[in-house]
Amino acid sequence: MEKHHIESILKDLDIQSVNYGATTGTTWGRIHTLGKELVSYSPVTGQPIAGVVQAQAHDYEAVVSKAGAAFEKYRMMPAPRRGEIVREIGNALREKKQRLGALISLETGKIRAEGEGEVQEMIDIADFAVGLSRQLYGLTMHSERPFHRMYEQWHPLGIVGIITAFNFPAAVWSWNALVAAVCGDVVVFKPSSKTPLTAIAIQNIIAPVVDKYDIDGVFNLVIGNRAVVGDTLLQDRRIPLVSATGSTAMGKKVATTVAARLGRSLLELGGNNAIIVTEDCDMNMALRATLFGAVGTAGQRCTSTRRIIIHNSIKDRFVQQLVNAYGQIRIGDPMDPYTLMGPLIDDTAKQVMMQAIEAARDQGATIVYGGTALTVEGLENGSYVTPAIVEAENHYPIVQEETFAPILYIIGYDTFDQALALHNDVPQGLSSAVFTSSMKYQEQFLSHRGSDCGIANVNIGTSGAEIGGAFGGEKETGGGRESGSDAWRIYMRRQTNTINWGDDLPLAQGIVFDIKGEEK
Ligand code: UN1
Repeated sequence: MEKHHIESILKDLDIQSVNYGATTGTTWGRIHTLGKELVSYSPVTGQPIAGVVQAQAHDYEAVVSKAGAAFEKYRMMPAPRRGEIVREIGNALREKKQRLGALISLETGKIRAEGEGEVQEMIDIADFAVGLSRQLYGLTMHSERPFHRMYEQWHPLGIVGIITAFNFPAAVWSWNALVAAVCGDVVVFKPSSKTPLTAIAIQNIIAPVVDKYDIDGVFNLVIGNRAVVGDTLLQDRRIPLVSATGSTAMGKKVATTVAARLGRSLLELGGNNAIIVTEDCDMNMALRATLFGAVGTAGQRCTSTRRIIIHNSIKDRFVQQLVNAYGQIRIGDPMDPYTLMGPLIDDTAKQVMMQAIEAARDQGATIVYGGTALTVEGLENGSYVTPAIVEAENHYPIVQEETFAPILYIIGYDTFDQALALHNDVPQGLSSAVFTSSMKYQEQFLSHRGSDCGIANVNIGTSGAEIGGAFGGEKETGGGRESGSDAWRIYMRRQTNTINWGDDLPLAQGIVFDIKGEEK
């Protein structure tokens, strides 16, 4: 990749060679600090892109107190007006779609189409949130008492902590921040230390909107290490909700720490997503969905397809065609429009993948294709691999785990009941799919004794969900729901109001509690 090309991306997004890791959202509001520098390396080249001065305890403190003060003011702004702000943020993102998409590619290694797709996801949720700003509905209910009215309303919650993973460094911020913003909350964003520049670019893109509406302190960013920023945020009683995306191990820590202070957490953790491929399906469609699900984003989506549960009568044919398709995938520079698979995020991820392949082999699996390190000419320091197809059994310990890499396990079945049992027999429960032409299989898959995941698709792969639905999963995926539908409710507090407009004071449940002898 050309050096000047990288420089122009950075310049356009106002990324310096050293950036400040704590900001309250405006260009003038940055807090200058003397923390330790964090260098962001591109997995594409293995070279440093730029550095960030990490926030120290006093920066964190300054940002959170500013956020708290901003909340006092911001919550009084009518929700539709907050929607206007989010609309302008969406427009600012539209203008920078290519640039931000390119930076995401550079920093995460995902291909350009997916980098831009991620920004499109931000724009889509912005549009969704604008509409939502006029639809934060509560219910009214009929009181059991005469001359009484009951209803509920939704109030802003306060400061929302957003902890995100490297693989969707921008979209996951927007699911949380833009919905929280129309709800009247303010946010403190702690991005993955692997993708700090994308987070800074987002702050820079929205800064003019923050300035225009004088809402400094509503969108905050704190880049720092786990001990100084992450753990402090989890324990911080000023932060009523922590939304966290990442591994199940990390999620357990978030859940227990936040629960210990009776805070709320919204968790979107690991997946172990499968596609059931039935004997009567459109095989070509199933193949294409598998390819995008397993190889797209180099298998580093929480929705990536990790298991194919396929009818034994078509298994060999499917595997053969899949091997053929895998052989045609262009792996390399994600900025090249012909590339379909870029690198893994770093060398550690590469090692984890190689260890998983080893473990699979030890546990009895057959490596049918790939699973090796790859040297790409001109990008010798990038973390490239070949995607793997592995014939395995569902109960192997390695198959039960989420490995954040392009490893696809192929598991055969004979009856659909067996397929469903295998499907659900993993600790995670995020996304799932069936490819079938049978209405019976389809309905069985979607029924309450079908897929146990938060997302269940028919003739669509496991990844690439639209923002309009609630996103998240069950079991070790953590139970949270973000993005569309009514996921906004977790960012607000519900208040039930009962109003007596009569002259008497009747009690609920017909209880009489009068002072003896008092005349009625
Ligand atoms: C993630 O990997 O954390 O459904 C999110 C998808 C994307 C989001 C993935 N819309 O694959």
